[in-house]
Amino acid sequence: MLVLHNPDHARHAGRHEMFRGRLVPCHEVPQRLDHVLAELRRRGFGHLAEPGPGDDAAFEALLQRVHAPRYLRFLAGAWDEWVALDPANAALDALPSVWPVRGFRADVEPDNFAARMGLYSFDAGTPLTAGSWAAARTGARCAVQAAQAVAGGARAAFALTRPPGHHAGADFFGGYCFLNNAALAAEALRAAGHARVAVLDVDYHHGNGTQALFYERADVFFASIHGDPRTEYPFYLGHSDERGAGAGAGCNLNLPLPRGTGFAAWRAALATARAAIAAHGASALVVSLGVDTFEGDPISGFRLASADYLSLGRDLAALALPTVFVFEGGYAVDEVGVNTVNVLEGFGAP
Ligand code: Q9C
Ligand code: ZN
Repeated sequence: MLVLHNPDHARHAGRHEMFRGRLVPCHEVPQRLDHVLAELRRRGFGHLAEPGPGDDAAFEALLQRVHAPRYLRFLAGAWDEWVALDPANAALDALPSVWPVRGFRADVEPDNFAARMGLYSFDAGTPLTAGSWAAARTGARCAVQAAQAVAGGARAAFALTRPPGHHAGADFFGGYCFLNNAALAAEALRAAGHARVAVLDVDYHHGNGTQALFYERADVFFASIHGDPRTEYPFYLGHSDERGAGAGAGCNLNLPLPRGTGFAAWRAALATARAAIAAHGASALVVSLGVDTFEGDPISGFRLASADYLSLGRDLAALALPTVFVFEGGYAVDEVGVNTVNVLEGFGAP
């Protein structure tokens, strides 16, 4: 399996996220990806490569298909603006602290930097740092090129990148995510001729960004298994009655599960998602591969064990679809490599 890993990932290294009135150390750290890479090398699994230059115009077109131009412009310039406010800001992460809620205007882009940062985000847990844009952009290239490899005939490819992507929407960041890598992979598959694509999100947290991007579309089916949003982040989306709208009616499937869910019940939800994907008639699959469903995850509540990820990989292979894996969450840093590579090994495309 081709593994495209992001050589710029460590340029995104947030210091702090807001939690219960304090800034606490970030969970989404560069070592996460390093551990996955080390485990791939240890097992001799996969063909490891960095993304190539690719077709720049096509890449920009895909970025703009997923994300709003003004949001991309904001991300590209945000760090320089932050430092221009005060040179001392260069030693700090940029975090939002003000947001427009219902009744506020989103059509007028404020001049004030903090106001724009709030317009384009939904939490104070996603620090923007000097290298966040470079890391996210190269990560997006990994996702697009993994999809292109699969469109070109590979059975599977893995975009091993951070920051993750599934919480990012057309014009917002949050949940440690800036660019929606899974959505970019799905769009790249569409552009390469797959008329119907499915995105299956197995991260502990609902993929609110991906769902929102495809909610009114029939060509991209979205299914997600995640902690019940009544109690679990991102809270405001991911309920089972969200089935898609307009042309996309029936093309969204949420399978929320309570905190404490173990593998037997989780796997039953996976069987439901697999059946729905097969019924949709997709010819390619994107898997948002978060392993924060692990029993040892510090911020999540499911109880999957390391060996369960082998079964997960086997179950995914049974769909018999060309598959793009995209790395998402997983914060038990010491086990994130074993758990992630177990999925790929269970899938079995060495
Ligand atoms: N104390 C992904 O897994 N913060 N994002 C939760 C828990 C946000 C997770 C706070 C978690 C975002 C890609
Ligand atoms: Zn997650």
